Amino acid sequence: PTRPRPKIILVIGGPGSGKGTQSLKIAERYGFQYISVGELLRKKIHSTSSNRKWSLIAKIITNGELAPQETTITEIKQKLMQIPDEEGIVIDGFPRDVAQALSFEDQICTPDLVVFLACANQRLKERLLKRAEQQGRPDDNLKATQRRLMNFKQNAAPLVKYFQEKGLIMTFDADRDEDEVFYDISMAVDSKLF
Ligand code: UP5
Ligand code: MG
Repeated sequence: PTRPRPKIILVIGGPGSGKGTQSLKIAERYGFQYISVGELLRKKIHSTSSNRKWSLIAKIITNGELAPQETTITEIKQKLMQIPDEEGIVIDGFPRDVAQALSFEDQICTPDLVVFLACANQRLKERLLKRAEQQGRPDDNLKATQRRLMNFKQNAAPLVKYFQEKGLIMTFDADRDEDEVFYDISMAVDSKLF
């Protein structure tokens, strides 16, 4: 591990489960730094024009597939290097599968807590559709949304099991009002991290 940290929370869940929403609340309440891995990749794509590697990644993400693991981890590492050692961190949307979890542990550190936002498939679809009407990300089209949901379905169970066996994960019913969800998360963070 390059740099052990006092407090690091990973927030995982399906597309539209509220990872961004809840991660920002955690960051605000505990004064943690917030890293959205999806946002990190999207920003990189915008700032790197006409680069073969990143135009390929842009295509991958627009199709709702996962960016290459090593590229993603490199971006996370670079971001982490800009954050002072003593600050807590909440990472939104990573890891996506067991292989990514393993290499995060290998190359960065073991997280203190993994927050899993469990939400019914139908609800995820509804939320993404609604957001697509309001702002719309390149990957909020119907086909990509289906791919995102399918990838999540495929990878979630083994990933959750992996963190369960390590005693690191807590599951929250994300199919509720966002403040209710956050209330439970904050109780868990209070007792597990402080
Ligand atoms: N909303 C939120 N909570 C609600 C609640 N409790 N009740 C009612 N509405 C609620 O929320 C989604 C929408 O629902 C919002 O409109 C919100 O107001 C509402 P949000 O908080 O945005 O959910 P989130 O889980 O963050 O949804 P998001 O669409 O961002 O999830 P994705 O996992 O699809 O997106 P992400 O940015 O993490 O990744 C995008 C892509 O990047 C991936 O598909 C992949 O291609 C790539 N990627 C990688 O390859 N590797 C990575 O490690 C990470 C990303
Ligand atoms: Mg998000």
